[in-house]
Amino acid sequence: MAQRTLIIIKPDGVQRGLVGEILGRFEQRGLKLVGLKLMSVTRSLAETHYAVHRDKPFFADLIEFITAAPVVCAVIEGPEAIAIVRNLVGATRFTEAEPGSIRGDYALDLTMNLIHASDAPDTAEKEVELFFRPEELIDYARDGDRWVTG
Ligand code: 3AN
Repeated sequence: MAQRTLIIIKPDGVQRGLVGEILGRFEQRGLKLVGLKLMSVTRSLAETHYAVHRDKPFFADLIEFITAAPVVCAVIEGPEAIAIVRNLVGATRFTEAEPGSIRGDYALDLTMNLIHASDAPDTAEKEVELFFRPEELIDYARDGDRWVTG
């Protein structure tokens, strides 16, 4: 089933010049970009996005980090996109992220782990709405998709 999911290339990914590399991995897999922007995350947006972690000891560091420099946000669409994107991203802990995943290839830190990706259908829906206005998401067809998804 086609799903949409949110990814955020975090400040470390933008600062390290890895935006093209990271977006390319989703494109190569056959997934489709339906929303894309460079933006600064405000403190209030960061606190809403990471609300589930409000009581965790690392919350302040997380907010500090995600608001420190611009991020690139994208909405990615495709069959089972939420799980596929999480697999491409790799495990939260860099010691457990498989080589070949984005974190497994580029991350050596728990906070600076390059990318956020929604983890379930309900969070994906909420996060897409939090970061994109409806008119910023574009429905379009790609001719080559019949050779990828049928
Ligand atoms: P993921 O980003 O893999 O979905 P979450 O949602 O559990 O992971 O955590 C959100 C972010 O919070 C992580 N990407 C990481 O930057 C940070 N984080 C998670 N757990 C810890 C921890 N124990 N110590 C420091 N930072 C953490």
